[in-house]
Amino acid sequence: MPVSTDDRTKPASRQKRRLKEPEDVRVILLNDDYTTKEFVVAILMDVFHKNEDESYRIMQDVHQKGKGIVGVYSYDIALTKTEQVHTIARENEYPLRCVIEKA
Ligand code: TYC
Repeated sequence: MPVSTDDRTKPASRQKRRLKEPEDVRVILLNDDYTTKEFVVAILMDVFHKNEDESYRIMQDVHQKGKGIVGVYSYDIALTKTEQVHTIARENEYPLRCVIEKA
């Protein structure tokens, strides 16, 4: 008998998993002792399009608590922004890091 490739014959749970929307992720900014506050604010404005007040608030929050949420994005957008942060930070010789976390 030929093996069926028809989705309608697959178990309901498998079909459900395949149809799920791609999940959003959080971009988390990490504190360090070397990156200047001004540079972090500039990154938040340029890469994440936050206004100056919001950028300063996020930067201070990360500075005080060690890490903080920058925003929630699709995985692809989060990865691109994270890579941009690391590239610009490296070019300016700062150790600034951000990570992606499941939302
Ligand atoms: N802690 C840094 C300083 O005192 C500022 C800073 C804030 C660095 C947030 C990174 O994600 C960061 N210059």
